[in-house]
Amino acid sequence: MEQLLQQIEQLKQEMNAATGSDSDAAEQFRIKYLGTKGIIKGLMGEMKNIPNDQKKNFGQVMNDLKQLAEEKWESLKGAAADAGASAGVDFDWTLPGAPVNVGGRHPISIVRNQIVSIFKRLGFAVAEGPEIEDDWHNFTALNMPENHTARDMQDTFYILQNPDWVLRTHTSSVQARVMEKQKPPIRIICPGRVYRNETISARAHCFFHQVEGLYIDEHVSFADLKQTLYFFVQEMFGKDVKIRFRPSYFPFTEPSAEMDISCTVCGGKGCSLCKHTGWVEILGCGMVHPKMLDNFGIDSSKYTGFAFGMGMERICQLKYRVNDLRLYSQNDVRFLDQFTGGV
Ligand code: 2NL
Repeated sequence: MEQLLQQIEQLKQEMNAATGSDSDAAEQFRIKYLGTKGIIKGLMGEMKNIPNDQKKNFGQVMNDLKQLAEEKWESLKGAAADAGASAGVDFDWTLPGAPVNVGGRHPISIVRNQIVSIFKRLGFAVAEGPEIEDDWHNFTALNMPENHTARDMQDTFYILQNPDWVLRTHTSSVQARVMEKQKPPIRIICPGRVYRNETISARAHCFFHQVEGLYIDEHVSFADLKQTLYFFVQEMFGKDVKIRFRPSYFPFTEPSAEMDISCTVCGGKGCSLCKHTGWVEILGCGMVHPKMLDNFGIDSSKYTGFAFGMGMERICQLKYRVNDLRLYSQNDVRFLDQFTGGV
């Protein structure tokens, strides 16, 4: 017994002196002292040789020894974790991962996708075309006389290398390209970026995004135009939103109209957004000018059509209350972060 107690004292000193700052050292320590074939387990086996009146005392001594070993093991593990953290090694792979920032769609993309999906349900196909256009597709084919204001140097970006080339001022040029190749029935929408030479401010920019629509077939009437656009408004803004048409002028449509919706902010009662009229303008439209159909070899005595065009920024402003056009292209995450979750 005396000899055993001496051995235990020695072990305590040995354990206290144990050092190490990596997980290997901690594990070696555990195996040596606390393992199933370790020293402490071995000493416990001596219990059977201890005289009965000293068993209690020996048990106490062994408990102390075991507790000391466990404390020392914990402290070695702690030292290993600290050293690992500062050296960047021994990473704890069981920790939960850092969240991945998936981002979100741009508000203009959200609105474009919504518009496209609504018109797709009505049987409209999406058509796309080049942003650099020639004079014919952007102006002449669309019944725009040479002295028309839309051709004015102030509105149009001309390409220096070739005076016949422009940055398209509307996506009607895409529709012109479709009419060139395809015969009626034609039922398309053309979303895309267009360019105007304007001084940049909260209400004007040198580019914006447009969706134009075109439907040409036999017996297409203004009633079809109205019902199509009414369906679009109800899907986009809600069933209780009203529409109204005002006579207007576009060189490629006759008759032409502008369409308003009842104000989505005040519901038509009058507020600052609708300038206290209860109505906000959202698009221009009309029946395709017969001269345009003839330009593309489409028999205007047999076919009729309607067309419309709208600015996506305007739709987005009404849906999300964006009050400054510049926000769309500044890439400020404080703005963009507000649209995460859109599709
Ligand atoms: C607006 C008005 C409009 C059209 C676009 C069009 C295209 C062809 C034939 C006839 Cl190919 N019309 N487009 C018609 C009326 C209005 O846009 O305010 N856009 C932002």
